[in-house]
This record gives sequence, structure tokens and C-alpha cells, in this order.
Amino acid sequence: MSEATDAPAMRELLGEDAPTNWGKWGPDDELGCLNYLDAKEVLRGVQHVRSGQVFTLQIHMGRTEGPGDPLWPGREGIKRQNVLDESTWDTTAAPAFPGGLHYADDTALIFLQGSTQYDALGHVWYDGKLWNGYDARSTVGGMDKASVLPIAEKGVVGRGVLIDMARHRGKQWLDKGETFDHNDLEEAARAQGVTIEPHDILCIRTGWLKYWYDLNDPEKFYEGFCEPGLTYSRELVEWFRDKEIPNLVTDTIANEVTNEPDTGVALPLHCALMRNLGVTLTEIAWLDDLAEACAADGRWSFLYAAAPLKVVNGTGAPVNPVAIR
Ligand code: UVW
Repeated sequence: MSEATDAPAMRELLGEDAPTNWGKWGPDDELGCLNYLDAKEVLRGVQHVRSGQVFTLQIHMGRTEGPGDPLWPGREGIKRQNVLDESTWDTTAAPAFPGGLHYADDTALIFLQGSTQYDALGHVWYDGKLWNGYDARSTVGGMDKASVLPIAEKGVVGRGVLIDMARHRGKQWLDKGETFDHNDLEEAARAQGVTIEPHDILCIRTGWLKYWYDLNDPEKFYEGFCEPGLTYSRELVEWFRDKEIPNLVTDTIANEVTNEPDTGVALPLHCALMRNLGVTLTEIAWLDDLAEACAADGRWSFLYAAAPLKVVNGTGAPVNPVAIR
């Protein structure tokens, strides 16, 4: 990740009058734009199921071969270990169950954001305020406000649309730091023959996860770490607000170009979209198989359904979203 010591403060970049949805769903809201996903939206999503093909969008968690799991720098992959397995019964201390039952058990130490995951709406902030104006001190020791739990309890179901930016640019994957914006998304959608409609769950493929696995070289992958992705502009934020996008899903670790190219500010869209507008972010989604199927028959919309784990006070949680087309 590049350092930008003279980068402006987030408030300066986004503006004092940055677009916001604070208060739109009341003072106690913890769902933000997921409020747009009502029963009507579920039924709209169902209309896009034609062939019955099912795609699960989580990456493998705890892969031991190849480069392992792609993670935000500083996070570690799952540490899973067996507590009970057949070797337990090699010893006399093994539990004895009537009938001779043996079984396997394991534990795991995980970063809740160490795989395909939903970010809690309160996961990032600036100027001491989270989504809806909640005090950043409410994160201390566990998220009292805007944790992942309300998202998990609601579930995310609606019409998904996939924009394949890598395919649109004729690439296997976008380059390090390569950017695109809402105009590029609209142009790619037109080329794909699909429309990004209000309330769509917006899935964007950059090929970046494929790069991770194919490259198989974490050192090279993390060198000058700067993922490709959406880049900040006021117009882009207004586009998200006006389209009432509830959920942004990408095959990158952090949903946007890591450092905004003009200023070097890190992850401004996390602040502009999640903190200010209440757009839920889903990261590290495996979109390649879904993209292949969509490209094969030219249908880029589907029913999207996901629910992260119900982690009380969690900053995020793993998820295995399902796309049905
Ligand atoms: C950070 O916000 C640092 O990470 P992410 O949203 O990718 O979990």
C-alpha cells in the first residue's frame, strides 16, 4: 500500500456537504440501503431465475495449497485445528459413547473479515462518527451500533447484476491500481446488454482473485499493494445514491482502488458509500464461474441471496453468497 503523507483528510476529499442518507430510515437504523430490499425486490430477483444454475460465491477458506487465502494486509487466514478425530480413539482417554460412535470436531481462530465477507455498516468511519451518525466510541470492545448482526438477521436477497469489467476491457484481470467509475460500469453494462436498475445488488468482477490464485506469489501480489477498482468522485457517489444500490459485491479484497489516484487517500469509497450512504459492502467474492455462465448465454442478472453469520457485535462476518440464474 502506498503511503501518502500529504493526503487530505477524508472530510476534505469528500466535502463537508458529502451526500448522506443519515436519518433517512430513522435514528436507530443499522441497515442503511439494505432497507431498499423489501419483499417486492425479492420477487423481482426471483424473476431472473431461468435455468436453475446455482453459483456459490465464497472463496475456499483455509486453502492449504497454492498461495493460500487472499487477505487485506495485516490480517491472517483461518487457523483451524482438530479437537477430535479418529486418532482420539487411539488413546484410552477417548470418550466412550454407547453404540461406539466416533466423531470429528474442530475449532477455528478467524479474522471475521478473513474470507468472503460482509462488512458491518459501522466497520469504517472518520471524524468520530459511523453510519447514521453513531459515535465511533460505540466500536470500543465490540460494535454496539451498526454491527454485522442486523445485516445477518435481515438477509440480503434481490436482483443481482454482474458487470464484468475485466472482460469488458479484454483482460484476464485488471492491473494493479487500475480504476473505473460509474460511467465505465454503465458502458460495460450496455456492452453486456444489461441495465443496472435501481435497487440492484451490484456485483463487479475485476479478475483480481483469479490473479491471486494464478500468480501464486503472495510477495509479488502484495508488492506496492494497490487493488484495482472503483475510484472516488462526487458524481460516482451521487450515482450510487440515486440508483439506491443496496449492496456492492466485488472480487477484490476491499471493493475499491486501494488508494485514490489523485490524492492517495486510502479507501474513500468505504467512507462515502458505507459510512455516509449506508451501502453494504461485500468483499472477496468469487465471481469467475458466474461470469463464465453469464457470458455463455448473455444473461447478466440473477437472484442473489446472502446472509453473513450472526456475530453479535461483529465488525463483519464470513458469508457464502448464492447466485441463482
Ligand atoms: C478495511 O476496511 C481495512 O478492510 P475491508 O473493508 O476490506 O474489510
